[in-house]
Amino acid sequence: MKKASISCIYTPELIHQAQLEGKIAVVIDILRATSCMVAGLGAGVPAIRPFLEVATCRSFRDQGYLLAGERNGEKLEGFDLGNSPLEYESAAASGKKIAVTTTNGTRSLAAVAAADQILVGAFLNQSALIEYLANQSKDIVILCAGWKGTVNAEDTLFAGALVHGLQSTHTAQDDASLMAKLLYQSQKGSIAAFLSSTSHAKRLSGLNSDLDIELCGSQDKYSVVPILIEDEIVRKD
Ligand code: 3SL
Repeated sequence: MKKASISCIYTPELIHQAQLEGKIAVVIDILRATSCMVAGLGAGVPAIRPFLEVATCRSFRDQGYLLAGERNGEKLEGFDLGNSPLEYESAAASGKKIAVTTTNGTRSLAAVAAADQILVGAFLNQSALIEYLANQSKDIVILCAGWKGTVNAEDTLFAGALVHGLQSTHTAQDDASLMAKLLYQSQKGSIAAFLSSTSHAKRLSGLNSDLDIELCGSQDKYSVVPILIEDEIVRKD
């Protein structure tokens, strides 16, 4: 049987190069947006609603949502949560849905709107995501959130984890996937150290983010597969 394909786009600015119709899109923002979403849903948050604009996100407080988000890594004024996966885990106890806006992660979710299915990935749900994707026999486009249009290493690393984990069911379609796989294969024994060495980890260093970065590098803490359905990210059954 012919294998399905997997391809990788390194920033949302390059998404026009991908054909998304009929495919599964996997959005990755390891530091920290998609790690937050996986941690929140894994800990029991019922749903997460992503927004591009701060004002629209803020307006969802009236509908009972907790507000989460950042710009340039810093918590938004008046919001309940910043962009820390630890905060998302704690927020699960409230039983409330979360409305979120972030610099790159929520933009990336919007950029793949034309895909058949939109999934959220992080090291925190690596094996569950790979198992789900391996069973779908559908072409996959991975979108890395990057940082303001530039490539970043931690998203590329996790893209490589997916390409590596799916090599028996999916053929790497482009050099971006191939390079990501090689990066993962060379660094898979030292993910935490690799994340700490990235430019975004340095950017976050004034924001007490060491524990966040440690959690974002933990593999398989959760077995959830987050999927975007009717404007909300929920756990796939
Ligand atoms: O850009 C984003 O979506 C965020 O994940 C960035 S930060 O880690 O909160 O700075």
